Amino acid sequence: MNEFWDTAPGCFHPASAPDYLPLPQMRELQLRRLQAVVRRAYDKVQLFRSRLEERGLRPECVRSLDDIVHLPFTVKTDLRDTYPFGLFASPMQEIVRLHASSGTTGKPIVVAYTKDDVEVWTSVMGRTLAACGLHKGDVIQNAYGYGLFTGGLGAHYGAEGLGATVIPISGGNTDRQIMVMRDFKVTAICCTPSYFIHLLDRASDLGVDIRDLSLKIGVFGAEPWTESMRRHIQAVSGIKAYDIYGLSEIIGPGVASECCCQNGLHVFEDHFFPEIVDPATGEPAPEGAEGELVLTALTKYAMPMIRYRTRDITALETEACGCGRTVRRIRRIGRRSDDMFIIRGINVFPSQIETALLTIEGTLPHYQIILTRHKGLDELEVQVEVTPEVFSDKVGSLEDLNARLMRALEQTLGLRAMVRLVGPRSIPRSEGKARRVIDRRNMQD
Ligand code: DLL
Repeated sequence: MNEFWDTAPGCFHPASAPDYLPLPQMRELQLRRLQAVVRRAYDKVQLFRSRLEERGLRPECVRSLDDIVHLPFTVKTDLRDTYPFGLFASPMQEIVRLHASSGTTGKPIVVAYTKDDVEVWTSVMGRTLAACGLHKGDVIQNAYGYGLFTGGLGAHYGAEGLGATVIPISGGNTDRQIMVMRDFKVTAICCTPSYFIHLLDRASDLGVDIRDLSLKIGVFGAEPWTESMRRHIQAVSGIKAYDIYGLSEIIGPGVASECCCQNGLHVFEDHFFPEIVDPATGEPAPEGAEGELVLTALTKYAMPMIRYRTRDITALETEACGCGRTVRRIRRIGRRSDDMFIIRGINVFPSQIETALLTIEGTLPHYQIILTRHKGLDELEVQVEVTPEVFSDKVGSLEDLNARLMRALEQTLGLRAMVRLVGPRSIPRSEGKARRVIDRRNMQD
């Protein structure tokens, strides 16, 4: 077995053993944990208790995993309405950490951890990094933001738990990131995919070819990204780019991760129970169908989270994975049910635009979507950076590219969009999650 760990990085690591539990054992463990967390939430969280009572339910009603569908959902506004501490199930003396996520509007949401919760988080983040092929001996540059955002500390504890060397550099100061990456012989980086693309651009400005460094693996998440973006990253940097998923309400990063097969994200099911529901009705979706991911944190103590509506759209894959893990996978998350916008009666998701843009040669993976309203009519403009070669071309290839992009967008979206081609480095970069959509419709008539 030892030999196998050494020769198949990313396939098996002792820290990831629970990912290989035989299914009957896993389901039994999940049921026990579900019963315990429902009991705890009922006893300690007023909102959950009254919702169960309204339905005439008691914790004893959960007799099988299928009974989960009778339990009430928890939604983001529940966290806002009970701000800051209304959903906590532990007294403050037992809470060792608070994080908060600002979201896009209004009050932040606050999440809490006991010492045990931090241990679980460390373990699932260790399993995440192991699934991405990292081990003791790796030097991990952690460029997720440290602070109230869960990315920085989540990855940090996971990396230390695994016994790897962690560099807590946080996001930003890109020139220093590149220096550290080279001088400290970094083997893996954790950050948002959009920030890594920015880092690659900057490295190229500085004359540094990432392929000449020791960097082998990227652990990317916290925002949607597409296969074309992965192809771009892997081609330019020569690393393997993995997708990891999580959200503050459930624990932070560490809910699900890709493995060496890069074909869907394994959910750490002994701690997080996934369901897919129809986003419009909340009814369970048919097996394998796409819908909204609903998660139950089976072991979260400070802040139990039962049937949380993530608004992330995906599907559950049940067929076996080449890595041998038994835990189920979710398909890569391309969109959220709430990031859709409507233009002249047509539903548009930013991911559709990204896919249409990046398949066309000459574009760079930096774009912004600008929504405006003119004389009562909504307009969609897509600004996209093009390569220096295309941008400096004086022989009309810009016009040609513009026309091709407009056609591609029209075919994908079913509506005419304006395309504005801009030079490299024109679109603002972010150190964390990229801001793709700028909606100016309510600022104008
Ligand atoms: O973004 C936690 C995280 C940190 C995940 C670092 C991965 C890496 P929040 O700020 O609460 O937490 O945002 C959670 O981000 O509901 C998704 O909409 C989105 N998201 C996170 N990971 C992915 C991903 C962190 N891999 C929200 N693909 C989630 C697509 C993602 N969307």
